[in-house]
Amino acid sequence: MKSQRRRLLVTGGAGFIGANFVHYWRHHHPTDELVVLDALTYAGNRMNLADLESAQGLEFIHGDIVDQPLAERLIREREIDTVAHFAAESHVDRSIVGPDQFITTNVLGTHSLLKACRKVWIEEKKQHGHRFHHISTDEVYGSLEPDQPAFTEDSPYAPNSPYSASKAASDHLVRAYFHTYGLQVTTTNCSNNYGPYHFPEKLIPLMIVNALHGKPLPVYGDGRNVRDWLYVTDHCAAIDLVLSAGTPGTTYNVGGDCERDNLTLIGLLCDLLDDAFVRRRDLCRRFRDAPAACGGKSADLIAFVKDRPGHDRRYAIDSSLIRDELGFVPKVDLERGLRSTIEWYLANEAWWRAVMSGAYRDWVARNYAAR
Ligand code: NAD
Ligand code: TDX
Repeated sequence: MKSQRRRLLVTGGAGFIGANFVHYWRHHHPTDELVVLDALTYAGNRMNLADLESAQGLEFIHGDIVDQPLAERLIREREIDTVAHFAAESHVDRSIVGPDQFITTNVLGTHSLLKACRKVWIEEKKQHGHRFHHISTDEVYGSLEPDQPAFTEDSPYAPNSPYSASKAASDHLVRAYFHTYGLQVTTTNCSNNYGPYHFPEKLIPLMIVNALHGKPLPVYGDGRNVRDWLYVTDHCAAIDLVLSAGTPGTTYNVGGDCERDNLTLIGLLCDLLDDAFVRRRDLCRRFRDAPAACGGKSADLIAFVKDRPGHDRRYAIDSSLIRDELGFVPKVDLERGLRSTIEWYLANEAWWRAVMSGAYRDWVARNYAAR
């Protein structure tokens, strides 16, 4: 299917990675047709696609992946040949407080989509050139000790949070639809992403926004939990490779080869933010409460807080399968990725203020009322 024009259904395309993917895809495959299906939860934001929606070839549908008839109708009527499935509840802390929505969206929602694809592609159209690509996480493999090797595609599943358990369940359903019904599926299990449009409840954007306000930077436990960081466009490029040349029925692990413990990561982020204030004096006027505005250090805001229950100690991904089979190599190193992420948040203050206050809903109502 490599060179033919595709018609993609992108679920969760108004969220962090989904929106980056839609931008990536428009840029790299400008003649493809994209239909974005998104429920616009607190994490989904139509502003993230605003610059693309007036162009040809992108349609936005406000709807829920649990709604199987809606998904069937879209796949049938828009002649979708590829589903890129990002939609999910994605924040571990929220899954601890309220797991139910995670089961509904991540498990039942994924199953509804699988059923819709099977019905239209296999039962009705007997369409061989289809693909269901499932975007999943390294968290399904559980937690590593410091000396254990990185997760491979053969690592046993051992999810520890309601979030990772719900993603694990969805991964198993995707696999089952390949083996049982012949649905042409692929899955990527990716490590921690960062970059533009990241909702400021996740570690990196939260630390940036708090530091700009001079608020404490809450570090869970001893701060020595390790994550493997990947700039979001590298994740999009990995999905592109899998959609173009991946083998149906295969799972690919995707990582940045960039393990850092949280304190080290936050320290680097703080140094880069302070550096931006030294280079750009206008920031001192815009963010008067930031320590860097008065010659202080953002890192002085670090505050150790109670640990997250079931907090996985370490994730690390072995990406050798996708590297050797499809040539995937991350392009953006951590320092460059963090610098450009900081620049994006500094340039998009209106965006993060709006999403954090919920004010973007007013913006959507104003801009899309007539459509
Ligand atoms: P996000 O929370 O930023 O965005 C999720 C999107 O899904 C939002 O636009 C939301 O409105 C939409 N959505 C939620 N429930 C829906 C429903 N029932 N129907 C339709 N749309 C719905 O998430 P993200 O960080 O962009 O993650 C995207 C995917 O990537 C998820 O499947 C997640 O598990 C996976 N993933 C994320 C990371 C990461 O570091 N963020 C790493 C690996 C894998
Ligand atoms: O305030 C915080 N303080 C803190 O110490 C927050 C929000 C997080 N942390 C720690 C917890 C983790 O060790 O930072 C690390 C990263 O936390 P999150 O940003 O919440 O990400 P994580 O729990 O690792 O999960 C992320 O990566 C895998 C995404 O949210 C998932 O959707 C993805 O599957």
